[in-house]
Amino acid sequence: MQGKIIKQISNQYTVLVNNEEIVCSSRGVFRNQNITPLVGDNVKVDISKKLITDVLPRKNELKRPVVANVDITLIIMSVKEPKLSLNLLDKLLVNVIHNKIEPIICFTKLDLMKEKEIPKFTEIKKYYQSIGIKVYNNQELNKLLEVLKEKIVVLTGQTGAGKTTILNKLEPTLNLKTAAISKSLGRGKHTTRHTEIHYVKDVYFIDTPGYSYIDLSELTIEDYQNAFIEFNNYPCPFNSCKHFKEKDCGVKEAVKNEKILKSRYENYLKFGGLK
Ligand SMILES: Nc1nc2c(ncn2[C@@H]2O[C@H](COP(=O)(O)OP(=O)(O)O)[C@@H](O)[C@H]2O)c(=O)[nH]1
Ligand SMILES: [Mg+2]
Ligand SMILES: [Zn+2]
Repeated sequence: MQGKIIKQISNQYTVLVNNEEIVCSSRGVFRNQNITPLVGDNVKVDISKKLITDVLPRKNELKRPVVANVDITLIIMSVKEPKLSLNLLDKLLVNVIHNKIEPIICFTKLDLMKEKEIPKFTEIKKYYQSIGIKVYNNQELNKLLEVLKEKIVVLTGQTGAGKTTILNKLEPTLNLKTAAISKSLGRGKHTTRHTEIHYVKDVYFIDTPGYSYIDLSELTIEDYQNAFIEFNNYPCPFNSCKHFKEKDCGVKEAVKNEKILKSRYENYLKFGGLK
């Protein structure tokens, strides 16, 4: 029988097989072969022995959180409380794109926006869509669910952005703790250390306590250029153009003509250590 590991506590793996949760241990031989089954792994199980007998090939392996076969990182971004940070959004996008995982953005707390703030937000939302990223908000979860169907989806974004609230809304019986409650209990007290998949509405969701620490220190300037995906649409005369002080730079021209969002360009310079 084949299934997917949705939870691990030391050597106890919860495997979802035909919609049924079976707690299994892993075969001792794995340790010798240096294979550690991970949450997200597709595995073969011996049901009668409650044993994982095989780990199927992985398409990827995320370090934070530790999970295999991630399809999508859902970036949850509040427009208020905490206020929208395009710096953080671009940083998360770079991180996800660099890891070759598809990013999808979901904005939250649109209800807290003042009327006069809406046009600016709409412009930003449209820009990210225009460069090929799927963008939703948490009032259109049904549309979002359609694109997430049967995928392993990691939720990321600032603490308090509304990640856990989305899961609770999709499946109220989960009854997961939200930020408002954790604040009163003191920070970090019940931050879950183990990774767990919530299979909700045909989606394998992984909640995370926050965006934690994003390490971009290994990225080269070329990595940034590739991660700012829209820059490739604006050729420069020099192949090695850093889009900084060079003349006739297509990217700088596009920024000037408002084809590239100014904040995107500024963030590129900042992340790349050029400015
Ligand atoms: N006004 C408003 N509040 C929200 C929305 N989404 C979440 N919240 C609130 O924001 C707080 C933090 O939510 P939570 O899901 O714990 O954020 P997380 O840290 O990203 O998991 C909670 O008090 C939620 O009730 C929203 O769309 N609008
Ligand atoms: Mg949360
Ligand atoms: Zn250039």
